[in-house]
This record gives sequence, structure tokens and C-alpha cells, in this order.
Amino acid sequence: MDNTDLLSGYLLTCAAISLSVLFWFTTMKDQLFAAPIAQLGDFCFDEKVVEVFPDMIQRSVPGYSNILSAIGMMTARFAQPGSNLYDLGCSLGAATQMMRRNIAHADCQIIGVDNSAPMVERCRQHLATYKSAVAIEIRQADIQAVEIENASVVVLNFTLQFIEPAERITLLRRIYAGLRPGGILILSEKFRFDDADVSDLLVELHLDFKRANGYSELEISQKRTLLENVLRADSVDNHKQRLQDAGFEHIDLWFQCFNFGSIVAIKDKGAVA
Ligand code: GEK
Repeated sequence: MDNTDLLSGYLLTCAAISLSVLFWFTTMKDQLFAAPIAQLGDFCFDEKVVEVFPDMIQRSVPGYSNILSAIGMMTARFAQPGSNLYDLGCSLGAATQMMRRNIAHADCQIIGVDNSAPMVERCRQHLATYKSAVAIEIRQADIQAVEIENASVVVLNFTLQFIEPAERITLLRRIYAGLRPGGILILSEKFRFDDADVSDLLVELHLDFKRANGYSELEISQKRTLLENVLRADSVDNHKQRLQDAGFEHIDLWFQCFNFGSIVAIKDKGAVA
């Protein structure tokens, strides 16, 4: 890589960050749980959530925009000519868009998948407002039923945590099998910590982060109750072990902020295709 490559990479990253910031500021503020809710069921990604989603995820997930920027940077390095890139649990396509802006090969295809109909509809509308030579397909489907093939980059950005824990290994094995040698999985999650003191500290710091972002105690506790049955976090060690069991040869945590973070898992360049 020479200086021109580095400079254009830097400029691309800055442009991507500005775009995502613009994306956040043009959406509605999340006030879904500001008033008391009589019967709290399970959280679901419905029309109301879609309306406020960019604001919600930005104010709830520490490090979210840093992770998105890095997904763009890793895409620039790992996307292989003529390959597929997957954004599994794509929501409104924030990671899809980062990937699209950073692919150096126009013959790649990005496949975004989400099982929420309102998310998929809004995602398609949103992505259609940007021009690009890279083909994008947004599918409404369960990520556990999607075939992964000829892949160089797979992103699970805060999605695996919504999959039944016992079924996670099957999905990861299919991802490994569908990746080309040298391909990468970027797995971002909310983490659980076994040490009680560390766990308490990181959970409290996350709550402070939400308070600093304007969420009230009521909003925080109602959202927590709603997510209790649907978001099941694993420890970093659990994730690493499962990725190893799925076949990945190179695995490590590359980012962490409080109890949220992201892991890279790479299929060895010499692995059987
Ligand atoms: C982002 N990646 O902005 N099949 C398909 N989609 C699913 C499934 C499933 N089984 N389960 C959940 N989802 C995004 C953020 S949000 C994370 C991802 C969050 C979808 C669900 O509909 C939602 O859109 C997404 O996964 C999780 O980078 O809200 O904490």
C-alpha cells in the first residue's frame, strides 16, 4: 500500500462516517418506551421500532459507529473479486452501505438479509437513494435458512444474539463452509461476563452510557424487560470456542466498549474451498 492508497482509504472512511452521521440525524428520536407500558411482552422489530431504529441503536450500543466504520475498512481489505458479501440481520442496511462504499470490485454482490418485513421495506428504500456499481439484494428471510456461498465477507452485526443459543453453531458452520479461503466473518455482540464484579461494572457503565444519551430510568428498565427473553448474550470465550468449533482458524476480539464488542474470525487462506 502506498501513500495514495492510505490517503484515499482515509478519505473513504471519513466520507462513510459523515454519511452514517447524516443517516442518524435524519431519523426520528426513540421515545417508544418513555411512557409506562401496561403489559410488557417481548421486543420485536416492528414498524414502530423501524421508525426510530437508527437513533435507538446509536444511543443504545456503545461503539456502534466505530464498528460500522471498521466494517467498511475490513471490507476494503477482504472483499475478493467476483465474490458475495453478506449482511445477516441487516436492519436498515447501515453495514450493507458501509460495505458497498468500500468494495474495490464492481463484480461483487452484497446480500442483506432480515426477517422483519418493515425493516426490509425501509432498508430497500434507504439503499435505493445511493448510487453504486455494486449489486445489492435485500432478502426478507430467516438468516438460518439463507444459503451462504462464494462469500468473502460475512457480517453478523448484533444479530447472532437473537438466535437460539443451541442453533448458533449450525449457522456459524454454514458461514464457514460458504466462505472462500481467506474470507472473514465480523461478529459483533452484546457480551456476558462470568466474573460478577466485572459484569456489574460493565453493565453499570452501559447504563451510564444510555443515561448520558438521554434515556430515562423508565425507558431503560422497560427496554431491558422487553429484551430479556429475546437477546441472550454469550461470553467472549463462548463465542471464540464456538467459532473454533465451526472451523475458523484465526479468531480474536478486535473491539470492545463496556459489554459490547466485535470479533473477527478468518478462514485460513490455505483452507479447502
Ligand atoms: C446494523 N446489523 O444496523 N433472521 C433474520 N433477521 C433476524 C433474525 C433472524 N433469525 N433475528 C433477528 N433478526 C444491524 C443491526 S439489529 C440489532 C441488527 C439490534 C434481525 C432483526 O429483525 C433486526 O433487524 C436485526 O436482526 C438485529 O448494523 O437491534 O440490537
